This record gives sequence, C-alpha cells and structure tokens, in this order.
Amino acid sequence: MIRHITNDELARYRADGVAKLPGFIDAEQVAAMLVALDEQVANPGRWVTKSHYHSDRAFGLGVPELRDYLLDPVLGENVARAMGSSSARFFFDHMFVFEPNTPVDDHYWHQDLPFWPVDGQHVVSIWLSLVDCTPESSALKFVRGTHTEQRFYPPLGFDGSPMVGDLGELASHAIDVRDLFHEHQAPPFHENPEQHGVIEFSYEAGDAVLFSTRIVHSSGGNRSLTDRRVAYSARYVGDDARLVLRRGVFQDPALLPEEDQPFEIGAPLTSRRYPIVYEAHRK
Ligand SMILES: O=C(O)CCC(=O)C(=O)O
Repeated sequence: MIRHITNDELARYRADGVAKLPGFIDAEQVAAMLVALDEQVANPGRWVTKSHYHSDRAFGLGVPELRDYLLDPVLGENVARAMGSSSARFFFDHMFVFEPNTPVDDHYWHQDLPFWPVDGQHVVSIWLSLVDCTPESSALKFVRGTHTEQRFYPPLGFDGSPMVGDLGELASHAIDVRDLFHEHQAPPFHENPEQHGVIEFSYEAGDAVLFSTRIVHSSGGNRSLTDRRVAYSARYVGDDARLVLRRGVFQDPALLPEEDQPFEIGAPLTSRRYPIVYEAHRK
C-alpha cells in the first residue's frame, strides 16, 4: 500500500527540490518488491548497465509486483501534485543495487534530466529504498536548491567516464544544446558538504524520496562492509513534458517511444510506452 504525500512534504519539495517520504509503502509491498528486484538482478533485461553494481531500467511494467507499484493511482496522484500537473504518465523505472563494499570513488554527482529524451517542468522521480540504508551504505543525497539551476553538468557514468549511447537514425534529430551545459564536471560537493548545502538522509525499508530531475544528487556508492543496498526509482512526466534529443551528451535509447510510433522533437509523450497513471478530470 502506498500513502498520500502531505502538504508539508509538498512544500518541502517545492522549496528544496527534494522531500523525504517516510513510510511511503508498507512492509508487505517492500517484501514483494524485493523478491521481484532480486529476480531482475539474477535475470537482467535488455537495458541492464554493465558495471560493478546492478542497475537495470525500463523493465518494471513486465513484472506484476513492480507494475502494481509503478501504476498505482495514489502514486500517480502524488506525482501529479508534485509536478503541479493535471495528469501524470509513467516514464520509466530504474533499479540500483549495491552489494556491500561497492564504493563509487567519483561520487557521480549529476542531474537526471539531460540524460533523458524529455524536457519540461513536469518531470519528477521517486527513489524508493527497499532496505534500511545510511549515507555510508549509499543513501541518496542531494545538493539543496540546485533544482532551480538552468545549466547542467555534463553527465558521466557511475565510474566517472563519459557515457555513450547509440540513437541510430534518430541521432539526426538531436538539437544543439551546448549552451545549456557547464564546461566542467560537477564539483566534489561531498568534500565540503555544509558549504554546498548537501542534504543527507538515512532511510528505512519502505521510505522514499521525491526529487526534481534537475537537482544534483549522488549516493557515493556503498562503503558498508555488511549492508546491501536495494533502491528502485520511478520517473513520471506531466502536461508540459516534451520529447527532445540533446546532441553531444548521452541520450538514453531505452526511454524512447516504441519504434513503431512516430518520433517528433517537441511532441508530447503519448507513446504506449508511457501509460497514464493519473488524470484530474477522471477522479
Ligand atoms: O541509487 C543510486 O545510487 C542512484 C539513483 C539515482 O541517481 C536516481 O534515481 O536518479
């Protein structure tokens, strides 16, 4: 069962670009989703990331326990309220599993939006922790207020190397957005967390965090020698979200509309790949 977000949490999200949601799902749903995610780790899908941690994306709609969560109408209403949108569509899901002692040296501070073929204000993520975790065991942390920044840091992979992706024929649609990017990588915010306004949380299993896709965030990897970290992000878009491809930076091919559906820069995300989870007038 998923709970509704409160007005205080909404106000916090608007001010900081991030709001922790304690007890977001109940223990029964945590247990069911953990089993499903472990199954995904054992049998990765088409869009698995090959690395020293387990990450996979755009698979959850095919797994009943995850689909129930992703398309839950309460989750839909929560994200629509957060975005200030009259509708919400599911965009994609993203699993991040760090076994004990899986540090990520460079911290991969990043903003999500420039990785994805979408633009607009109505784009949001909910990161859900399926286990207890602390900053040491890779709890997600954020740089307060960076959700209002207009420029992005060039996206890097978890290992600090530039990301690559093949968009095939669609690459010719990509638009030049060089002026939207800083020339340098994200600074090491973790080295001076107070000065930069780094917000650190600890999470219990079933806690979540709602965050803007523009806010700078990172988990820093798992430095615990004993605790495994299992997290699952769900991404949603609203009324003003539009398709875009940014030339010269990694654009995730897993997130494009179905291949038999037309792709047009500036078009709304109406592909059946992005099902509607909330519409205000249908309430
Ligand atoms: O869980 C992590 O370590 C990374 C999560 C993340 O960056 C995201 O959900 O956007």
